[in-house]
Amino acid sequence: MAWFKRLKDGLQKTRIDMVGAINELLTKRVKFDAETLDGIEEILVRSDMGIQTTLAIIDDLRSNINHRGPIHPAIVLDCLRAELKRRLATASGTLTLRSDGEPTVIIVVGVNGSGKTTTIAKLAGLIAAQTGCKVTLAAADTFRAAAIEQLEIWAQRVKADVIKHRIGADPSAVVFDAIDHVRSRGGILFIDTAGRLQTKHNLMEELKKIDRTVTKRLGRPADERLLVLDATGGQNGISQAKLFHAAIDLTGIVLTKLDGTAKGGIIVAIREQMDIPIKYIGVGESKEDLQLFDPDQFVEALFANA
Ligand SMILES: Nc1nc2c(ncn2[C@@H]2O[C@H](COP(=O)(O)OP(=O)(O)OP(=O)(O)O)[C@@H](O)[C@H]2O)c(=O)[nH]1
Ligand SMILES: [Mg+2]
Repeated sequence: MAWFKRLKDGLQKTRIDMVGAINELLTKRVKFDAETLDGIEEILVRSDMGIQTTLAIIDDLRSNINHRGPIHPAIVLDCLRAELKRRLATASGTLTLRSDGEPTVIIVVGVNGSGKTTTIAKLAGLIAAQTGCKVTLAAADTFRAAAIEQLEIWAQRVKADVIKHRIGADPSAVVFDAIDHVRSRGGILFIDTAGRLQTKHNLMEELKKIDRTVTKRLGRPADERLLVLDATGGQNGISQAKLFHAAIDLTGIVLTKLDGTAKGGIIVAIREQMDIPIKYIGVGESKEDLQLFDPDQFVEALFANA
């Protein structure tokens, strides 16, 4: 299935609850008055777009839509579509992949179950296919035996090397070995880390240590420090992003599980509240369900057949 169709299907819940609901509201109302705007505001807030962004969008609709004549839902939706595109235009970014012969090192972090390990697998497959680069995966989630096994299974599928230690080992020791491995082998290293709550001080300290180990052993910082955010967590994602960013200076966000939520508006809130590019988005569990985030395409998929 082509990506746009996957994206469209994946965004179905948000499309129905946001664009669909606004369309329905506009069809029912006679005038584009304060009550209509209140209705739109409520729907946007419900989509987790955040109150600040919602109010700015409402202001925009208020000044751009003619209040006197009858409502034309298509015109209002076009205005909203343009506004979302404008707000998301600078929200995306691509992965930094080195071309100077040095290995590319990517640390992947996030809370429990956000999709870190499967995102690594999907990205590894995607990038290996696009660039032909060799891929190594570092099992720096040493908390659970199952985590190491899961990474090994994925590594086999995407034909990557795995660097692992036993369960309970110091994650930084795994990273140390993995950096040595890619310094001689070249290619791309993905470091899989254990899920951790952004509020747990000792776990965040461990993450900083992993980051420092990369910098020390590599002689420069990691090329990417990616936060994998589960879109179904809604506004909580913002506080996750802030605390992970404070710990290791994130270079990008991967927003997963957009298919599992009607609150896809969170992507706009992330853009407005964090100065971190959203690099990839996930709309399902299969390997084709993760792709580069393209703001225009995202908005088009959200408004498709509305
Ligand atoms: N529906 C849906 N499921 C996803 C998506 N991305 C990941 N998942 C699923 O989320 C579950 C957890 O994914 P993992 O990659 O194991 O998450 P993790 O962050 O490594 O988890 P921990 O290591 O336990 O912290 C798996 O069942 C994935 O298939 C997505 O975009 N959509
Ligand atoms: Mg994992």
